[in-house]
Amino acid sequence: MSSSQQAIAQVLNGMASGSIKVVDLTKPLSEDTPVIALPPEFAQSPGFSREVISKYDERGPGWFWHTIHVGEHTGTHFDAPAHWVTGKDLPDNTLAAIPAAKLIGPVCVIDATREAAADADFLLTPEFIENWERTHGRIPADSWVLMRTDWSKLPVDAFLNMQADGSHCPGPSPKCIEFLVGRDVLGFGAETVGTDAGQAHLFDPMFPCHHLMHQAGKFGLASLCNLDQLPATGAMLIAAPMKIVNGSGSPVRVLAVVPA
Ligand code: 23J
Ligand code: MN
Repeated sequence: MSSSQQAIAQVLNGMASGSIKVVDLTKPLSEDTPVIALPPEFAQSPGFSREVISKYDERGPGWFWHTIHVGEHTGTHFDAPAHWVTGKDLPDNTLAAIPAAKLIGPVCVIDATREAAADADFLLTPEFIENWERTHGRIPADSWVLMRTDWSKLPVDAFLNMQADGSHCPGPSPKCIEFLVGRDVLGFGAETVGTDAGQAHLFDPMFPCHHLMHQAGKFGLASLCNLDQLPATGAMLIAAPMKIVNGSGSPVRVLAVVPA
């Protein structure tokens, strides 16, 4: 065997023996999946719905299938650079054009659980990440950076945390995203309904994670879960959205390959 064959065999043997685990970072997708509510002057995304085509009945005696309807940005989902006006003219900026090698990469998990529990509007900063790097090393280029908040464990009302002045959820500050673009990451992922903080419509620029990440050709992952099962470094993330031609995003199955 070549050494690269051995490398893959080692991963597969590790999975078979249990020394390497696969952690599912995906929330179930259903009619109950919450969608982001934008300020009322903007168009809103529908959630998930479906109808039966046939169910072992006269419409199809031996088979069961649905037609599904879903906003591209529903539930655990992938944001492509073309989702934002700042990324609209970049090459390979839509789902079907993204090179497959960019859908697999190392993952860094920044734990802000304590801070988010104390302050629903907590913002991740460059200083917070530099502090993380002092313990875990420099964030490598082409890696996913995930913000752990345990927000995925909240019931839906607290998860969206909608108040009179809009949603209050943690997220990255504009400077934090500038910093991560400087690290040349693959993208930024969050446990919240979108990658930006709940009050990010008030930031400069508006929705900085979308504005600055997508401007730099980088991706987003929203509504992730099970980040508490990931090490800070050393895992591999697989996030392969649907191959929709001209797609701005899609629901996605996100898997982490984790040394036990
Ligand atoms: C459109 C406008 C603002 C935001 C979003 C979409 C998302 O969060 C999304 O799912 O991409 S903040
Ligand atoms: Mn999105």
